[in-house]
Amino acid sequence: ARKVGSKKEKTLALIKPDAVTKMGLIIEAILDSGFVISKAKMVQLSRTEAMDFYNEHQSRSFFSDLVSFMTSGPIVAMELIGNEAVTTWRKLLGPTNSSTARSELPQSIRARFGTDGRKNAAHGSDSNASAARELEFFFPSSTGYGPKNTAKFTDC
Ligand code: RTP
Ligand code: MG
Repeated sequence: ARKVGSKKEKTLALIKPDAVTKMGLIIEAILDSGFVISKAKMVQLSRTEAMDFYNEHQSRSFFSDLVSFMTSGPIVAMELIGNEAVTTWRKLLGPTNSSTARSELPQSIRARFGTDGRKNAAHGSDSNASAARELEFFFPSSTGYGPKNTAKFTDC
């Protein structure tokens, strides 16, 4: 049942390479916060794909380190549905730097499972526009050969 005044949204969550071994606990935290995980897959990004995904950061000093990190192993991509999903998921993530997160929000995902300013366990889209772009990046509308995404989440 839908709470009056709530606003259901979608967002993209990524479990980054440093935290894939802890995916069980991260998924537990996501579900405990009331999200529905409506799509999920594990993928290995190529350098080209990682550069495309993070293209807004291409002029930043940390860009090449970020691309190397994000391609260092498999990641888990998930579509989350929930109340104000973009901001709710980013709150659950905590500050970008995991060391900061440990002092400011010790219950957060990045405090619990991340290491530092780059290896920070997980990603969340920063706006509804970013969520739409990033969800299409990982879960394109037409998926070609193989099973299609036909799961329906009607009461969430
Ligand atoms: P994300 O996009 O991964 O959810 O993280 P965010 O919005 O909190 O942070 P953003 O500024 O978008 O940075 C993207 C990712 O780049 C890495 N990073 N490294 N100074 C550094 O070495 C540095 N700064 C950022 C982090 O992995 C960050 O999440
Ligand atoms: Mg970001």
